[in-house]
Amino acid sequence: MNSEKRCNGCGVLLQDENVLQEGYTTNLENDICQRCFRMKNYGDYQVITKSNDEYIKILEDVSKTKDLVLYITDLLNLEENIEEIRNIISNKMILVLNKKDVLPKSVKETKLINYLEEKNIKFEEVIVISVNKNYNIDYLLKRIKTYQTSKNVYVIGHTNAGKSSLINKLIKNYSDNSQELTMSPLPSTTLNTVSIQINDYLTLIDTPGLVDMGSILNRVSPEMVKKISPKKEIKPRTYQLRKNQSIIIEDLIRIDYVEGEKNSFTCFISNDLKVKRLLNLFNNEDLKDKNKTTYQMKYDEDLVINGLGFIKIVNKGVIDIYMDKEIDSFTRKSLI
Ligand SMILES: Nc1nc2c(ncn2[C@@H]2O[C@H](COP(=O)(O)OP(=O)(O)OP(=O)(O)O)[C@@H](O)[C@H]2O)c(=O)[nH]1
Ligand SMILES: [Mg+2]
Repeated sequence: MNSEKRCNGCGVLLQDENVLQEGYTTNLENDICQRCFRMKNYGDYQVITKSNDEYIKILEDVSKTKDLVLYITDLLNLEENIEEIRNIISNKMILVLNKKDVLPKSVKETKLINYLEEKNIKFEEVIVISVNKNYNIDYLLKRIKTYQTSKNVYVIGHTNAGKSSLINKLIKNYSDNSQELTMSPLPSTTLNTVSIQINDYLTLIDTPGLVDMGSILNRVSPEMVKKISPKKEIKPRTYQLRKNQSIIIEDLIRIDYVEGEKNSFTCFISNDLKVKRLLNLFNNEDLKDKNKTTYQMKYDEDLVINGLGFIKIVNKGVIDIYMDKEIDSFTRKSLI
């Protein structure tokens, strides 16, 4: 039977008929679906791939309201085109940069904020937080109160940015509500909008994330997703490379340094990922069957691999990178 009842964890409509379909539960009296139950209790993840059409529809609905929007993004995976979402909705918006805890402490917050302000995208404010470390959450709540236009505040952004985690933190810190949204290291955990009342003046609305098909997280096994997602502060790893030397990250990415002076490559990626350096790239063919992209790096730029992190390269030079063709990469002025 299909019910009108939605799962408290991910927003899907509950049903007790088809175990293979979204929203299945053995008993419609339950508050959450079986998938959420298994994620919460056993860390047993079941990946669902969402289409972005549904998501765009949700954003369009949000844009019909005049409500405040929190746009959550993962600091390690800042989108190349952060203005894309801004272009769909014109609501008042706070840009929230989450997961500050994974960046090395040496990274200055002002530098991150300046980097985004230079892009000249209209946000009421850019705020750096860490849900895991409970950092700046009080300040964020204050600013929500300043900018909110009604009780309702929407929480949007790409999958895995930490939207549901942030709402859970706000519930825990500031309300008696015992509802808990489902969170997981895999993309597309939240399946539909979920409203959570924090108090008489504030209701937060969680949304499914925008799926980034170019993210490495959509191209590797769940075990590798866990390895790629940093849990602790990243220890930057620096490699001094000369022309014709390489670095290889797990069996995922190969970066050949093919032209330029002696150079420094610093990896800002999860500490759990193995990095190997090749002293002579001609002696090793690993990953060379993958798709090749060539970049002319300018002075002090980052090579960003979507979903993985970035590599700061100090001097100008030419690099060839090899990885699955679906994974996006781009270069930017160094963030650090
Ligand atoms: N290191 C770190 N990890 C975080 C932080 N906030 C959330 N995460 C992790 O990020 C992953 C994704 O969190 P979710 O809250 O499920 O993200 P979401 O944006 O709701 O994702 P979807 O529902 O798939 O759109 C989980 O593994 C969280 O534990 C943070 O401040 N620091
Ligand atoms: Mg979520």
